Amino acid sequence: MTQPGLFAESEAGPAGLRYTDNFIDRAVERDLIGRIAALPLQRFQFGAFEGNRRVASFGYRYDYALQRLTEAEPIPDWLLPLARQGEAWARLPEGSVRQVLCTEYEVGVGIGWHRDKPHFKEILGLSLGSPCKFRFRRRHGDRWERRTLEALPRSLYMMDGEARSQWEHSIPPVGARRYSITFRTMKRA
Ligand SMILES: O=C(O)CCC(=O)C(=O)O
Repeated sequence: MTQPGLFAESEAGPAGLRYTDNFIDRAVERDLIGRIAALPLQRFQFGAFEGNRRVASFGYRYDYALQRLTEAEPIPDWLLPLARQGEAWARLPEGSVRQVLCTEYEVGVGIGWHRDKPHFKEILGLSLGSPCKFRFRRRHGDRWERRTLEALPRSLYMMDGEARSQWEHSIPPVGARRYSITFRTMKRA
């Protein structure tokens, strides 16, 4: 269920976006942050460029130099119950989540405007550690239509439909360290 009150304007959020607060409790959040911080996180690689956020991919990773998905380490056991919980909330078949990205945003780090790669279908994202402004924009003639979701720590969102295919999203530099876990399903033929 999208919670329109969370958007800065009193307009509805992008169609196909669902959001819920308190998807996990604080103890689970602490445990997940500890596990992500202990991963061998690497700066995000866009071919020859490097982003400031640090990531670890499981299942698959998109290789920007080769411009294709390559296999990554299997999704670790500690992430599987959460993937199943996300699928149940999103009403997706069990086992649909095939790619997981763990991300660390240090203070002052964000992520630029983008849409996730077309190889993936539904995108679910768990926020950990601190809130962020999860911004959306889509082109309308010569202007941008914009929305901002205030994504709280321990919240989960799902992007599908227009939110996934028409709107771009970005996160401006965060004010306190934030982690996220992004769960992705694969496009079905
Ligand atoms: O950190 C997040 O919640 C969003 C991550 C994201 O948009 C991405 O990795 O493509």
